[in-house]
Amino acid sequence: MLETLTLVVPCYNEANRFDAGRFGEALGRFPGLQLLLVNDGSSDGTEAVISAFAATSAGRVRTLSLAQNRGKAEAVRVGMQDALGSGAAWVGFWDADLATPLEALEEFSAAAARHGEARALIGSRVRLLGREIDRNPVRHVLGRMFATAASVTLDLPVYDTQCGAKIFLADETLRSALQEPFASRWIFDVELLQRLDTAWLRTTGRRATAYLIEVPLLAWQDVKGSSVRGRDFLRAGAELAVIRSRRAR
Ligand SMILES: Nc1nc2c(ncn2[C@@H]2O[C@H](COP(=O)(O)OP(=O)(O)O)[C@@H](O)[C@H]2O)c(=O)[nH]1
Ligand SMILES: [Mg+2]
Repeated sequence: MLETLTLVVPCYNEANRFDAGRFGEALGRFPGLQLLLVNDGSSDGTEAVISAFAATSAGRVRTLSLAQNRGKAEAVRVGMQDALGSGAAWVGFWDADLATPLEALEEFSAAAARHGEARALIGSRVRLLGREIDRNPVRHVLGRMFATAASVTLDLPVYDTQCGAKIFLADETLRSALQEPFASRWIFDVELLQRLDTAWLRTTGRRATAYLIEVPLLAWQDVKGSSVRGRDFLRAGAELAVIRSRRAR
């Protein structure tokens, strides 16, 4: 169960997309939830928007401001390090556009309760009938290709490494996995999972298959205004190769 959880929300030029109403609703629904909104050197009105929201939250929403744009990976890493000091039992990150609705925390919580040994819970966009996984078809196909390559790279039967909703047990292993900056800008998720896999194997003798739980989402939506472009897909492939070569060493 996720009794206490601090979610890091990386925000880069999110003034138009940030929906304070939906975040506020989640705070009402999940009493143990806190938010850390990281403004990643935005050049729009993000700072004002998130500060105004934090001011209404009775201390449950904090903001962190990076002077310059450092990229999602670094904004999440710095935010998660900060969140580890919040005292919450779990810390995670969640995309600001709420492509994964925060209602999914119910599923995350149920998964944690079902798997007593879970140390990481990651959202998984499995397109099944009866669920609302609303993904642009091109991105779906490219995403499935990438996910397969990522699974091979990690040597882990993971279905979806790239969903922007992930939650981790706030422990020393996570702290150490966040120590070094990530080499990749967009696929730091893969790097983080690899670091955790290696650390779990070293400290417990068991791999991520024992601790990592994928949570199939009931709903997920491609939200307009994404800053990911076609060339990022190519770059992600190159970054996978780097991660792969590191594993071989
Ligand atoms: N920190 C940071 N976050 C970013 C950057 N670009 C996007 N994000 C954040 O990363 C999350 C996902 O971004 P989005 O553009 O929706 O990407 P997509 O959903 O993967 O297409 C959002 O919370 C963004 O605010 C960036 O350069 N820096
Ligand atoms: Mg998005």
